[in-house]
Formats: sequence, structure tokens, C-alpha cells
Amino acid sequence: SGAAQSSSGNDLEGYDEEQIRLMDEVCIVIDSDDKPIGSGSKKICHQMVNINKGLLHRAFSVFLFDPQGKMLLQQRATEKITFPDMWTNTCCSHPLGIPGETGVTLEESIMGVKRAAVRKLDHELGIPPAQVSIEEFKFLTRIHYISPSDGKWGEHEIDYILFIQPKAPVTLNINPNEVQDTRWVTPEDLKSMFSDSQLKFTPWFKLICQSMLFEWWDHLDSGLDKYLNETEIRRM
Ligand code: DMA
Ligand code: MN
Repeated sequence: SGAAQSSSGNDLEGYDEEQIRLMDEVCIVIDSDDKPIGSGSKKICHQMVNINKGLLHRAFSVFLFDPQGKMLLQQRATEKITFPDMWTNTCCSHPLGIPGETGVTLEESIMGVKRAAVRKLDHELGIPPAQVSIEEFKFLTRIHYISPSDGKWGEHEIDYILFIQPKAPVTLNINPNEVQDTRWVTPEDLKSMFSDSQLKFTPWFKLICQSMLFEWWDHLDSGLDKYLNETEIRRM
């Protein structure tokens, strides 16, 4: 356990300076049961050389809905080092190895990712934290998946799925270093986006869409209760 080993070389040469800086963030390294076993920089955690040895970290995916039930999508900025220019769910990132975002029990870990979600909805989309209170987030389940981005980079995560439907419409002020476009979509809109071969989607978003998303979305109004707080990790 402990910090993953650093690699040498200039793997970050040529990338955006701000995105390079964010590669120093400290991710939570976990075992396949989602138990924290150490920490590793965002850079270390997203290098395929480490992922291929089993390195796994904790992440979250937010799905934010407006009062009418439309979901907010984002298109990742060209500056992103992993999965640039792809369309994806509202916001994804990692809880950090800092007080308040690291949890050991499932309950603490859910609280940690909710705090991280508030932080990143503000950072990526400019949604004021006051518009997305911790109590409004619903935890559904955890998804364990692995996915290469390009040769050097990829994802290997246990991803906490969070839904939120704030009562009042949120305001956006997008950070162009993170996000190049946004769209509010109905399930039908999203399905027609998938049949547009010009558009690229992130692998985790595709996995979630192919499995549970549309069923969850159907139950947004009638109550998601039977889908909430799953303790089993879904392996994809
Ligand atoms: C990482 O997302 C999390 C998932 C679920 C893929 P990201 O690459 O958007 O992270 P960040 O915004 O921190 O770069
Ligand atoms: Mn990740």
C-alpha cells in the first residue's frame, strides 16, 4: 500500500498547462472492494502502465436534471488529457485524498464523493455550490470499469453514480479549459445523439447508458427509491 511509484519521462509534454497542473491532484487508491489502500497522483492513476498492474482509484459521475427532467450533458474540452472532445454526463471527477472527501465506510465515502461533486460542478460548469446542496444528491450504485483513452492514458475506477435534480434551475458559467459545450437533453434527444456518428462519447457514459441510465431516468418522477444505495459493486 502507500503512494504508487512515480514514473520518469516527459509524458505530459505538449499538453495544456492547467491540465498538467491538475495531474498533481491526489486520488484515492483502492482495492477491488473499494477499500482505500493509499494514494497516488492523478497522473500516476491514469497511466496505462500502472493500470495494467492493477492500480485502481475512486471516482464519481454526476447526472444532473432540470425540474422538467432534462439531463445536462457536457462535451469535454480539447485541453483534457484523457478523453478530449467527447460528450459525457454532467460532471465526472475524483474525490481527493483530503479531509472530507476520503471515506472508509460506504456511508463516509458517499459523503466524500458528494462533497467532491459540489466542488467540481462549480469548477467545470460554474454551478454555484448553493444551488446543489449535499442533501439533494442521491447515490445509486458503484461501477467498476477499465478503459484505455489513448496509448498512454486511461481509466480504471470504481465510479460512484450520483443523481441530482435541484428544485430550481441551475445557472451555468462554463470553464472552457474543462468543457467546450453543454446540452440539456431528453432520453429521446440522447438516443438520437448516439446515432450521430460525428459525436464521440466517453466509455463510462456509454456503459452507463447501455445498462441502467434510461431505466433510472424513467423513475426520476415516480421515485428512485428501489435503485438507491446499492451496496454491491457492479463490475462492467
Ligand atoms: C474522471 O473524470 C472520472 C470519471 C468517472 C471518468 P475526469 O477525467 O473528467 O476528471 P477530471 O475532471 O478531474 O479531470
Ligand atoms: Mn479517473
